[in-house]
Amino acid sequence: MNYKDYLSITPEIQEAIQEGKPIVALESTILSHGMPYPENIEFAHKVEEIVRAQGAIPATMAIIGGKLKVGLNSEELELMCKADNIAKASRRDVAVYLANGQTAATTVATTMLIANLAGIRVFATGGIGGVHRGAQETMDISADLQEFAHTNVCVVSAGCKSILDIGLTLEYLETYGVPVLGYQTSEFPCFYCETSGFGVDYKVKDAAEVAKIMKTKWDLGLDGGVLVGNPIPHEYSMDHKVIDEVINKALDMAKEKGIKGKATTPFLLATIKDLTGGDSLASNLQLAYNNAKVASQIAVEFAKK
Ligand code: PSU
Ligand code: MN
Repeated sequence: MNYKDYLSITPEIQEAIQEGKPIVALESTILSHGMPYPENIEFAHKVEEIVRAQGAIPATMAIIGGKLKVGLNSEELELMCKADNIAKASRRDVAVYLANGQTAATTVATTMLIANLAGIRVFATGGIGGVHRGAQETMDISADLQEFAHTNVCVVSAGCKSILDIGLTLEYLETYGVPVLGYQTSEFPCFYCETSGFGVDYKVKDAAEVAKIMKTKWDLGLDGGVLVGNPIPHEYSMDHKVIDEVINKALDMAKEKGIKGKATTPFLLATIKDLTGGDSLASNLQLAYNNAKVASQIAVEFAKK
C-alpha cells in the first residue's frame, strides 16, 4: 500500500492542496486532552472560523477508525471533544493505531507528520511539548521536538508552558537545527505569559518574513520544521507569579501521584485549570485563536511563493 491509502482527506482540502491554496493544520490533542467539554467543541469550531476569515482552509487532524484524517466534519469534531477515554497518538503510536483500526487524538508531533504527508506546510497549535523539568533523570522529552528535527512544517505556537524546562527545550531545538522565530518579539513566549525571560535568536516582523524563511530553508534541502513563538495578546497575558505558583503545585501533585509518560502533559494541564478556577482556560483559548490567525496569514503568504 502507498502512504496515500492511509490518508482520508476531505474533498475541500484535497482540492486546496492540488491548487496550492493556503491551508492551516490544527491538532486534536488540544481538544481531547487539553481542554474540557464543551469549551473544546466551541473552540474547535471557532478556531476553524478564524482560519477561514483570514482566507485559509482549516484542516483539523485526528486518527479515526485507522485512518489519518485530514479535516474533520462536525460529528468527528464532536467525537474528539466528547469521548473522555480517547487515546493520544504520538509518533510511536501511529503505525499501531492505524494497523489496529483505532481512533486517537493527534499531538503536535503527529499532526506535523500527517500535515507533511498531505503536503500541508503550516500548523497552528497552543503550545508545543518540550523537555520536561527533571528530564536529566526522567528522560521525558516530548516527541514533538524530534519531529521538528526532520518534518517540514511551520508550527505557530505560544511557545511552551513553564511546566517544561524552557531553557533545555530551546537548547534541544538548537541542537537539531530548528529555527525558532519570535513573532514580533525577541523573547520566547511562555504560553499564558507574553514573556519567559528566554530570548530567541530571530525576531520576525510579519507573516511574509516567516514564509520567506520557510521557503529558503526547504529550497536548500534543510529538512525539518520552523517554530514560531507568537505571544499571547497582552490583554490576556497572566501574571507570572500566579501561574508559576500553580505550575509548581501541579508538578508536585504529579510527582506525588506518580504520573508518568504520555499522561504527564494532560494531567498537568487539567490540574492547572482546576487550580486557577478556570482562568487559565480563558487565556489558553485566546492564545490559540491568536496562533490560528497568524498561522493563516503565514499560509496565505507561503501560498504566493
Ligand atoms: N502543551 C499545551 N497544551 C497541549 C499540549 C501541549 O500547552 O494540549 C499537547 C500537544 O498536543 C502536544 C502534547 O503535542 O500535548 C505533548 O505531549 P507530550 O508531552 O506527552 O509529548
Ligand atoms: Mn513525555
